[in-house]
Amino acid sequence: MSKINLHYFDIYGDGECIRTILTYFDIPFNDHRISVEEWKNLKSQGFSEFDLLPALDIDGLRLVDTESICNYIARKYEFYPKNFIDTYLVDSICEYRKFILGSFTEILIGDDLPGWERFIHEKMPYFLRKFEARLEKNNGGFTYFVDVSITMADFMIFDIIYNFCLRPGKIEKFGNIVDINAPKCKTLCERIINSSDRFREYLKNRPYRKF
Ligand SMILES: N[C@@H](CCC(=O)N[C@@H](CS)C(=O)NCC(=O)O)C(=O)O
Repeated sequence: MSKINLHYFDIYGDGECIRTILTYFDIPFNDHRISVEEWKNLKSQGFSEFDLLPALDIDGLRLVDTESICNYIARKYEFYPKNFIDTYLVDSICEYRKFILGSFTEILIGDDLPGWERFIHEKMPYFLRKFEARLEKNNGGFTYFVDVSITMADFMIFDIIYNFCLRPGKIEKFGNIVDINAPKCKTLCERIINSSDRFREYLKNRPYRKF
């Protein structure tokens, strides 16, 4: 098996859902964290096809674009749905998450922590209620987003809810927003953490980052 190498900045950001999926499934990878200085140099050398990170080296390829990378991993390791209705259910959740992150990019670029907090207080309740409603449509919200096993949709929602609102350092301020608007999504996040020892340990030990 070729060595898997994830190239991303030393933040959670777009790279963290890739780290999550690889860690959850115990797929060994090298977590190459790139400084802004190093990136300038790599970018000028055409390191990544679209001059953006994350990039993932796998199967002799260098993949780009977060969601396409996650989809590649999902298909390769067989947690991508097999029928087109379930595929739609996964894809629509992933697209919606991307839309939400898009409204957030300026905050990240500006390293704007107060802006982040305003976003969570003012905008997240609405988005959380949408996630909750979709989750409840499948088995009453007591399993996963699609059918009865974990898919990309669960990882993407985990990424946005846990990393934005529920991880240590965020839960103290934003936990109640999730409790009020998306209690079943919160339970889903706990289910995901508790279903992989390796992932649970990873979350305990990973370095704290603002974003
Ligand atoms: N659609 C791309 C967007 C990636 C993106 O915006 N990457 C940012 C960091 S999160 C980046 O590489 N910025 C560095 C630059 O523009 O030079 C993806 O999902 O991978």
